[in-house]
Amino acid sequence: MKKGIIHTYREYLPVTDQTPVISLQEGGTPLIHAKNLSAQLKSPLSVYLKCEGMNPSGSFKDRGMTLAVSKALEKGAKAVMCASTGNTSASAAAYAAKSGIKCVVIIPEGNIALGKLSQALVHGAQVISIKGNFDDALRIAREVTGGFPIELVNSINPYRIEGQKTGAFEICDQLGKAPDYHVLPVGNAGNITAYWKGYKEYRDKGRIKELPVMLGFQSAGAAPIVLGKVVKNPRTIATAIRIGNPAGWKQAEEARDESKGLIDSVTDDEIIEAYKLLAKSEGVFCEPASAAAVAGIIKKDREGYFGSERKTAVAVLTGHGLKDPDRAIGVSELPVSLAANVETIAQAIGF
Ligand code: AN7
Repeated sequence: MKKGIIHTYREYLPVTDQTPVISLQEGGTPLIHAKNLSAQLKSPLSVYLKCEGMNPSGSFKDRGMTLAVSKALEKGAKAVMCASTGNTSASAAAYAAKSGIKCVVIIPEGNIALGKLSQALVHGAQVISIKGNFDDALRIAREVTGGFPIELVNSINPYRIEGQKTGAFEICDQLGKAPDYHVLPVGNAGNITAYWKGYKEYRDKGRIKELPVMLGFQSAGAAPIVLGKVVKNPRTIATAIRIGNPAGWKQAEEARDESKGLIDSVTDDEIIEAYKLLAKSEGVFCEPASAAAVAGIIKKDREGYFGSERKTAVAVLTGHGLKDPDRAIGVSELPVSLAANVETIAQAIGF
């Protein structure tokens, strides 16, 4: 039974009997073997999909938000605030609603997916759209929360990282070991930081023997870590990771270097190719940013990176496809409109 990450992994988390636990039963997400995708690769790589879109608000952010909001409440905060490309705001709004505190979200105007905006609104958050990008929004959120008793719940809040590291624990519990490769999209670089911390803690506690190699992927138009410099005007169809100056930059580089991994980029076309492949041949509908992880696996496989030994890779599908219905429709063939009679329909379906 799903009980929420604070309950399940309590001994690994900074909570006490005094912490009011605000949970929507996040975590416990499926780890699905991607048989058809794996069969298409040159290397004998077995790919698993960690379906984080199955969390209560439809993304991995819930793992960190349950802890960040619980700790904010314990501290007596009256409000939480975040800057967001969408998913953090959806998650913060849901957990704030459950806990009864105010939630303010700052989003980049015109660049957040419809599903995510609808979530923040329906949960009753105060949504402020700014004329600027995510990096501008985060700068403002940091400044405002610095001056008032409002808790910042972006991933620079250490409790977000603590909660999100449970994703690594779960993968190890599900596989019985760490995967050889851990693959994920990188935006503000909180999640790669969290996963690496989680794997190291599980190793230190003797729960796993080996650590994975961390492979992070940014969008080519928003790839500051790959380029080694801030991207002033990040551009990508994967709006979740449209970030030009990640707050977790240094920690992401540490995860990459300590694990002997890499952070590379994938183009929007490669992202859409992976997005459609997951939907059409695995039955898994994720959002475009999540597909960047799988696009990265396909790219590295074509380059021969994975070699000829049997290995396992886990790709974190960070958000649900329904978050961004416009993109799904945009890349698909639209329904045909026909007369309501049996012959016409039979003819259309080829009988
Ligand atoms: C689906 O919601 O930054 O590297 O403000 O929504 O930890 O930032 C979202 C990021 C990957 C990147 N996949 O994770 C936000 C936000 C999805 C995301 C990322 C995000 P980080």
